Amino acid sequence: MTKPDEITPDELEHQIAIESLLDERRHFPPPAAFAARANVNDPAIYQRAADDYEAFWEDAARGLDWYEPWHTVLDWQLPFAKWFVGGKLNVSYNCLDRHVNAGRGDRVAYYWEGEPGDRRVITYADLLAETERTANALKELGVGRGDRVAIYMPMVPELPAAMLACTRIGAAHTVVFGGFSSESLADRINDSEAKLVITADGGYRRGKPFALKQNVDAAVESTPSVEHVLVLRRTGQDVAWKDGRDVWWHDIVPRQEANCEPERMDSEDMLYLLYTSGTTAKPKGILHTTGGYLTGVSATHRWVFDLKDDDVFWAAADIGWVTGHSYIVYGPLANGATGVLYEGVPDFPDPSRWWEIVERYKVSILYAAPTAIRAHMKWGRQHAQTRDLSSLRLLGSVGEPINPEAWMWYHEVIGGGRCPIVDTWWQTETGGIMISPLPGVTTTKPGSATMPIPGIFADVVNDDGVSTPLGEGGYLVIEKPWPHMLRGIYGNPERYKETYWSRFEGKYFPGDGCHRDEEGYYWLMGRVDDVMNVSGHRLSTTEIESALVDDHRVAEAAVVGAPDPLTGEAIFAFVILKSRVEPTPELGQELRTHVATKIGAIARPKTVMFTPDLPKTRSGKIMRRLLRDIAAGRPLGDTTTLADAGVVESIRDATTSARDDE
Ligand code: 7RM
Repeated sequence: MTKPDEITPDELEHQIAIESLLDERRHFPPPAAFAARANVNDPAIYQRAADDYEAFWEDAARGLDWYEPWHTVLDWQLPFAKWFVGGKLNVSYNCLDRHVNAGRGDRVAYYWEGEPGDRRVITYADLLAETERTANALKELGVGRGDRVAIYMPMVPELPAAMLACTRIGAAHTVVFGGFSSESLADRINDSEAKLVITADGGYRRGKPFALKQNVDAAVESTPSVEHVLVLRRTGQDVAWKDGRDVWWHDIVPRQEANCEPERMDSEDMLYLLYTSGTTAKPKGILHTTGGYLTGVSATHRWVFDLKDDDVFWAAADIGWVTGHSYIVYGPLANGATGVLYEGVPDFPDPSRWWEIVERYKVSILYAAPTAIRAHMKWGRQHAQTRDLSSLRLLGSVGEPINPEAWMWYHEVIGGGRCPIVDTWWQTETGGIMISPLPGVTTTKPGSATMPIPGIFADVVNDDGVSTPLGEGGYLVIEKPWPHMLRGIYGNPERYKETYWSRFEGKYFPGDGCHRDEEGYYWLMGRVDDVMNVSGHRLSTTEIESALVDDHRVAEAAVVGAPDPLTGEAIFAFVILKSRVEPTPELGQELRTHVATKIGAIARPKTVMFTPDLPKTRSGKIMRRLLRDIAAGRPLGDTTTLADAGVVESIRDATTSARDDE
């Protein structure tokens, strides 16, 4: 099954100089005072979960309000899971009504801050009313139970309200990150057959308005399923308008009644689709359902982030990614938490913006990506040190491996040396946190996500699926189903089986390499497949290659991730031009822009290198391993299977390239 150009765990260990990580001998036990009042401080929880994991998760599910109880905890027909079978519940009810009904309607759900500096405080009562009005507006637009709604919005409070409105009426949402192009949006709308698109005129980024409606207009040219476009006014920029199809949010939502009976959904009804990059050119619609997902994200949010009543929780992510779904919207709201929602970039108008937000709202738990932490390191500690960060008591990391240097900076400069750090490994597919410290129990080591949380059972295996001894590397696998796991790839059960369940029999294969040290700590080492991780965002090499060959001057393209000190990986594209096309730096820039236009700015290659040829095996497979060496400027590994040994030299001699010199 191993693809010839797949990264082996061995190669990975070298690539990211894991030796230095594993020399990491610093240990950080939970501070005694923190442990004393932590939600979880008894390590016996691991054994209790292992003794009967169904009973363990069943206990967690009891933390939600159900209209009807389940009759079966788990129905496991490998690889298809159903959790809390027969149970009926509504997600928006659990996230809103039950808190308001308990007299907590005045509690703040979100402190919202727009990038230009506008601010709103949204209570649970406010969010419930907005959700109910929006839900009624969706019904008026013909959306009902079982339909799909695409959401393409900036980070404004109406975004969670729109998601919750979908859940209220039993429609599934698919949120598309605002940085994706109209073509990417159209693909997602078509795959999900969404009836409605909810968008805004635009949003703000780096002090300037950007357009969203314009991209929707282009997308819906080729999406026959779309009946209406619901448009929130955010920036006030001019928009084109199609009468009958387009509807202003302010014309339809405010006039609705703030009263909409929640649909009683089945535990296994679809909650949402979220598209993510895999190893092919076509993103996969990851399917999450209702009862298990909400159980998993709310429980992990309480255990891993040690959520208390007086906490202010800030996941500094975009709702367009799974981190935002699970830990800005569903987990925190199900727990009645107070959160922060920030629209813009971390360095607008200057790099102290985040720390100003922490100070203003007295943020006590901050959850961020290593790439952001490294950017702050680069901008300098003075921006944080001039702010009062004493409200912080716990820090989190997500999206990519965190290097020990960034971990230590986060710990000392941001956490003042007193805050535990939870490095949380998980994926769009896993729905919620899987491998992470419990901050009141686990001794942490900088750079390690430590251990699977209670109720999650993982292993590290070799090529034959055999568990590797401690002190060795291999492939991460998950051994048992869990409530917040994906239920499939939308419309493609075969691809679901093939991608996640065929590599190692009976086990879930996430696509990550992992080293387990002598103490059993997990050190996640990056993807072993054709997926790159750029600034914590997942991108498919194949998807970018197909965007490149879409240009009529390109004959062939191969894309690899090159190590990058800031973004983790950077996109490096090798391009073979058609004969008689001149390789010029200008063409390189055009191709970089072409990819950004086709997929989205996050997919813009950092480097385009023109080459006369690509290294291939005798069977014609591109040897990405060698390309990765070239991109990283490393000495070449084994070249014995190369069909033409001269190729590599000719690539190295190719000097024409275009790069981003920011
Ligand atoms: C939450 C999210 C998933 C991929 C995953 C890993 C990498 C995420 C960590 C990590 C090392 C971590 N979802 N990854 N968290 N690697 N340590 N704490 O990021 O679907 O967008 O990406 O991200 O490779 O497979 S995702």
